[in-house]
Amino acid sequence: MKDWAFTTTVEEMEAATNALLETANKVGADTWQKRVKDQTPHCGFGEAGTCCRICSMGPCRITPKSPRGICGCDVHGIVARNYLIFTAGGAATHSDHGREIMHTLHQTREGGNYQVKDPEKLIRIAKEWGVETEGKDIYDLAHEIAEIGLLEYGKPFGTQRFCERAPEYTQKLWEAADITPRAIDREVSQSMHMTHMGCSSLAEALIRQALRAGLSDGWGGSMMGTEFSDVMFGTPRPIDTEANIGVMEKDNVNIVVHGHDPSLSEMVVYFANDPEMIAYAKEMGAKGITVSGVCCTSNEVTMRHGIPMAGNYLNQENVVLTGACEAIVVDVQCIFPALGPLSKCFHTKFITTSPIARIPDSEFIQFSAETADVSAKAIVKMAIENFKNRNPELVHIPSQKQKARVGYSVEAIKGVLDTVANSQLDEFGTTKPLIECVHSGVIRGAVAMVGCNNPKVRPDTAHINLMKKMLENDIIVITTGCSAQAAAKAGLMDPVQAREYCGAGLKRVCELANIPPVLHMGSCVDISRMMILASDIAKDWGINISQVPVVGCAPEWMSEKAVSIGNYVVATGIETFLGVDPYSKGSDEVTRLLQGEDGIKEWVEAKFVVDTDIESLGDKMIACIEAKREALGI
Ligand code: BF8
Ligand code: SF4
Repeated sequence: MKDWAFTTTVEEMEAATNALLETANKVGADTWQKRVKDQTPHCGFGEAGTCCRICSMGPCRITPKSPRGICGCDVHGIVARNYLIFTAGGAATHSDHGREIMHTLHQTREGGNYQVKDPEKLIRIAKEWGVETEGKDIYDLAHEIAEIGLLEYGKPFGTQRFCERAPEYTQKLWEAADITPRAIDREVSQSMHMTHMGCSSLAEALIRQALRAGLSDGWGGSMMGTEFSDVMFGTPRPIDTEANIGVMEKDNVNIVVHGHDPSLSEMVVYFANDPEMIAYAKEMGAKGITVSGVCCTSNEVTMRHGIPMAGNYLNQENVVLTGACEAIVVDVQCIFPALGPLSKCFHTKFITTSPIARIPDSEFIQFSAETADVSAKAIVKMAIENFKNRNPELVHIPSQKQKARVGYSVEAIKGVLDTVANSQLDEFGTTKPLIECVHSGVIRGAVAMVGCNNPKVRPDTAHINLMKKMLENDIIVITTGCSAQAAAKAGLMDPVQAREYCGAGLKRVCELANIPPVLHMGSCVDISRMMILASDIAKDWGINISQVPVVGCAPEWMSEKAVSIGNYVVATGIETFLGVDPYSKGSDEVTRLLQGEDGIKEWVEAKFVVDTDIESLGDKMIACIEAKREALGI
């Protein structure tokens, strides 16, 4: 694989990290690289999913000598229960994020901390939900929709409203498989009920519920999180920014936002741009204020404001190790508890803000919609006042940074691809130009690359190598989460230069549409955007989602949320390729259900493919896309 001079390679990123680890050594800080060594090898029972501790007669571990737990549960029941618990954790987390957004929507008011920035989108959704919009004040409408959305979490009857966005064919598959998600909280609760001691031990039933709980996330909670974040903070449009640790600025006050909920980071960004705050930073000896981000909160603010991305999941300690981070401000999810003790080795303020994520050795400033302005201002001020406490001897910011164009919501993708000149269809607001490119073979297909980093995979290599491989083969990449940040750090979202990696067809499309070949679609809740895109393509094309030459891929995933995502992506009809095993290999039955031709594939026309050899995973993805093309006769 050719590497172009403009890209930042994984080796270069590792060299930068190693320099930061020297600082860690100097101050006696603990880092994940060291803890991985302490924790490996991992427990074999845990890895295979064959340990059960859901009742206190156990824990029971399954071996050839002891094939059943004390209650008599076999390995398939135990592995499947663990898999469902894993999924339910993720569905709960994403959906609760969506719920927080709905509560914030309920607090919006003219001139308030939170406002409706995309009224058209709100009206569009209201109409979709059958809510009268005529003559209504936009804030009255926002509050009404917020209440209806919140009821989606606990309504006693019916299924998720957004499921109706899926093609009818998909909805029928869901009905036939009995996996159409009902109230979101019900799916999570039922999952926990099914996995309670003495309930389900039939693997097939447990996996079926995993798909339904996943769907309640992807077509329920996450979709609400995304759609109503757009309503409040604006629907993303293409915007230029930068990525990698070098976006932090030595002479500025550096505030790093981390987590997932944009309600906090939006306010921090707002006050960091306040002339009064900038003047105060100058008074304190800095040249200005730089807000950058890690993880999905970073994706949220980069998509809407072009805030630079300092790094992804396994870079969260790096930003502190620069010695130039005045404050790392977090909300919820994917936050290392390690940031507590680590920040104590530096001048960095580690600020937690949510009652959902309370972490030792942090300063807790509780965030709420009513007082968001006061809290955000206090946080920015605290960071500014901390600038003077830096130890200059410890300051080292690696210089790596790359240009990136981000902001590809479904609306934006439809908009830009519409400009591709050879489109005969000229229908703004449809996916038809994109379909035409795929149909003609100019683009062979698409990969939705998502997910985290995981020390089990050399960080970012799988994301970056797989993306390059796809581009070479004229497969366009859409991406979210930490995968998107891996691409941006490497330079694969550079609007002009990244085209060098593409095959001739994809390169031409990128030139005509003026897009990078790897499109940043947002944070992990924004994988719901990908579901809408896949649905719209299938509808506009007149085929089923499972026939579209698109696959999902999470090569370095690690979280419960990722398992929930995997379930809803597969259940939507998209074959999903994983580079890390979901603790299921202990049961051949669960493995067959998830990965075989006669398991979930028979219900939803897609399955999981697990391969820890990343080259081979990539080959399988390309083969899957080509097989779909062949089946379509294109
Ligand atoms: O929700 S990709 S490490 S930051 S879980 Fe976490 Fe994974 Fe990153 Fe975003 Ni998603
Ligand atoms: Fe053991 Fe059964 Fe209890 Fe699980 S539920 S810990 S297998 S006795």
